[in-house]
Amino acid sequence: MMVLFFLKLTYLTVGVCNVSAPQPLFPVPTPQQLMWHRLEMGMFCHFGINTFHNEEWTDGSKLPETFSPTDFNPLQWAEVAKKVGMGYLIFTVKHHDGFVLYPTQHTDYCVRNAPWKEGKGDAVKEVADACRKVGIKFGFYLSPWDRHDSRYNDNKAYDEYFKNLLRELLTNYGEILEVWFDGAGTKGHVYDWEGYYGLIKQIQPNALIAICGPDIRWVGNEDGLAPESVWYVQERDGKKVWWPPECDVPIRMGQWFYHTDGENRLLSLNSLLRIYYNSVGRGAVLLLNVSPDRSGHLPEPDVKRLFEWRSVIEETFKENLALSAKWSSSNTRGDCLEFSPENCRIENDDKFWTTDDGMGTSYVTLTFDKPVTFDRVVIKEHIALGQRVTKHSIWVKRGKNWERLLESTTVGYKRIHLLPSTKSREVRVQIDESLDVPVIEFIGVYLSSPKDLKINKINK
Ligand code: FUL
Repeated sequence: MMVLFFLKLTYLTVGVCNVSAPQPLFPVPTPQQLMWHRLEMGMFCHFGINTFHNEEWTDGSKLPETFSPTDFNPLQWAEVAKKVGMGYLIFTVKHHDGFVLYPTQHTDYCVRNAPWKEGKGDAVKEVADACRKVGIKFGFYLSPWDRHDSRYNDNKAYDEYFKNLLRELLTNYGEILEVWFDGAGTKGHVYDWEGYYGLIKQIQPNALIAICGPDIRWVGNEDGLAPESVWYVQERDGKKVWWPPECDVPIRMGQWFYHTDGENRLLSLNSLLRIYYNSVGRGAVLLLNVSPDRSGHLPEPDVKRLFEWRSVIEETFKENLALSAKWSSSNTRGDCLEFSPENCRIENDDKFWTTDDGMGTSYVTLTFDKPVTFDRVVIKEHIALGQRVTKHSIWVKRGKNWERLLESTTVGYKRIHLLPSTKSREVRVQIDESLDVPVIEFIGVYLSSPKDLKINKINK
């Protein structure tokens, strides 16, 4: 009796599964890249000497005396970032003007010579500490282009200087999520990129190098928009590598730094929602810039807009209708519980639905007791095993027939589809084409907030 009971328990919990999970489809993300994908959004904070001159790019001639925040408060930035769902913050340590925001040993053009905190301030430390305090990751932007430093005309001397800055930044400020190398202004200059990368990987092997770097790529525009199909696998130096895109965009149109007269450029709620759906909703990561003002605070109207935006997103995604559905699939790998479509009910990074090899078109069907009304479908691929889906579609049952609502391409870490408001008892997510067996981690169905974007507005 005991033996029988034990066997039954084993069967139910572990299942009698004699097939293994699909092999990874290489290249796959590194653990750090995977962790970064899961952050989904970060806040960019451009702050520096430009902030005090109403200029985007000062030329390196502004005096350190002009850097004078009256109430530098990065804790406010980090708290806002955390509350609106950002997993990290990137701070501009040195922009193209060359002014350095911590007391470096390697140039006089830095906060040590500013009146701020009588030259004893260290903005980088304050920002890094604030991020740690609220529980978000910290990264820094360091402009290779330098319009102030005379060593810039001597490649070797400048490389040495730049590496010294990197050394200090990677040694004195705790764990660094991301190092952001801007490509602007660098054309024609020869940098020791490999030397920079080597140094970063030596001091902080887990730091991700972005934009001019091997771990994260620039999406290619400053509008916060990813293309319809987002591919993580790219060719870099003749090799296929995992190189996912980050979408950077300022919350005030065209202004990365604070300008005293820039409030009228603040993006509308709809623009921000469009950015969200066209970046995070297409499987990219969003890096939204909010610039602190001359006091050292994020401006109130910007913060208010961010909270409005967040509350709409939260309202849209608060109730996953799929939780009440019955789940079935065209095929489940080895008929194993371990690979069942039910694994996609909740966002769980380790469990997924997958099929036997060579099945071709495959689908998951959600059947509800009563018809449900929805206009959002979220799908997540289990990208730890590689990006696979190239074509997918969403269907609903009308009477006896299945009607296709939408046809699309990549899924990736996360895909959010906006659909016309639709009522049905059966919803199907179909994987039409995939580079190898599909591995799907999550499927969610929602009805959006009345304040959220509707399908006809997404691309306008
Ligand atoms: C650009 C820079 O020139 C802008 O000033 C800003 O820093 C943006 C993020 O990158 O290339």
